[in-house]
Amino acid sequence: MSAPDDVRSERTLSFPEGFLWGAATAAYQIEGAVSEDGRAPSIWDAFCRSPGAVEDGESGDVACDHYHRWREDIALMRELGLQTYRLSLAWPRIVPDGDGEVNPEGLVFYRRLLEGLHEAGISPMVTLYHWDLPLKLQERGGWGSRDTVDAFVRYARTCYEELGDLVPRWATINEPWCVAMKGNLIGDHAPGEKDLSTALAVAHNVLLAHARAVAAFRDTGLAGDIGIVLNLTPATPASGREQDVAAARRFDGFFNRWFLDPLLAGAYATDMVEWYSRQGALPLVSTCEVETLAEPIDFLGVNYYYRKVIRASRNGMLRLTEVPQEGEHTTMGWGVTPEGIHDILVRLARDYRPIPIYITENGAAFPDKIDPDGRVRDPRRLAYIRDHLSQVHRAIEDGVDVRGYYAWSLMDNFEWERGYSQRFGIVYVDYPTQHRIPKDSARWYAQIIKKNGLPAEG
Ligand code: IFM
Repeated sequence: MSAPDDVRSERTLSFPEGFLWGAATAAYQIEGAVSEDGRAPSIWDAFCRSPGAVEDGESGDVACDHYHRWREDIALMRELGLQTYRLSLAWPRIVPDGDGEVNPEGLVFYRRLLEGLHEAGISPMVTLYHWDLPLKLQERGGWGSRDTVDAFVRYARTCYEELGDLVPRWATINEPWCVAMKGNLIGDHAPGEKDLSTALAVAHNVLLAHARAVAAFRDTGLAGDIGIVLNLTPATPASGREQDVAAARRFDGFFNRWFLDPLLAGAYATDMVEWYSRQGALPLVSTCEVETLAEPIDFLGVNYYYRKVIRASRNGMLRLTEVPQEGEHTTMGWGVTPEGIHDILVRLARDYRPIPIYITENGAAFPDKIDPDGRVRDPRRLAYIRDHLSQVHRAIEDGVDVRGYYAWSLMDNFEWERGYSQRFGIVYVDYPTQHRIPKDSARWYAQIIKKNGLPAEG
């Protein structure tokens, strides 16, 4: 594998010894095999079938066929020198109805995969829930129901007991904001609801499920770390006007603090409690229960993609508007704002407390293509990762305890409501043949991993 030129620079931004370098995926986005070996449908299988829900009517039915190609995928990770791999377990493979009978074949698949990773010297981080709720549970109220919390804790226990010897790092839930708000307020994710009260009830139940699953993990006495993964989006006011400053703070409350405050401080943000109460939408929960949401965790997973500039307006429930920014954007339409990852990391330590952090996702979608010579040149992704890593390095120098970095994603995959239109991978997937081609960014990343550092002048 030849290294692209820009890693040959003399000066290096070195990362701390033991810093873990990896890439991430999620079950529904890559596995396919949705009806094999006892897997039952999830809310995403159903959502994909509702007309207009997903671009081009796509689904995760086949995705990257990872369910059959996982050996090849591990070999690829090894070739790239990945030290860690973040994957998620599909709840409907392991407990098809969500609660009740465990499906041994589901466990066999993950045990083999985890053993394969260990044999390859790749240390996993396993997410218990990355959005594929068993459909049967949705039919009984989904995350809006407390029964789903109980079912999740039972499912988590099964995973700990059956796979815990192979998992050094667990993440309970991926991006509670998306589960609650995209799934139940905005409605562009499964289950496709559009109701603030439901969204807030879901947000609470998901955090409760997380906290109880952490407590259940401690009860097992297993070795290993456990945490949660949040998608954090810093918001800057469009001007110094009081209304814009308040709007940016509201956005921050909605997106970040509504999750960070209970998890790290055991209380909901009071400004947002007032705001939501005025909308008549707040679920009734006791202060004692909210305090339990701060069940101690070993790390916080941070997914960072962009920051936003916000101004006050009459729009929407939050009465604010995002101000479009100049400069580079990805095909998702997201602005490229590397300094935001530094700011959010520093802010976590400042506003809450120092806590070990993994960057559990960071990456970008661009319109990649295979060149006639068979190579996939993706200089914009390479620059995106490089510039974000440089800001992560800056945060570490500023004293933030960042333990590792996972590129999103290991390979192109099913990007939820955007179907297969968005290529986030450092590895290209040619869907008709399922052929994998490491992009230039992957080859460059392999060199960064080897050096445990980044060329200072990129
Ligand atoms: O693909 C998703 C992932 O599943 C969760 N975090 C954001 C990624 C890009 O949208």
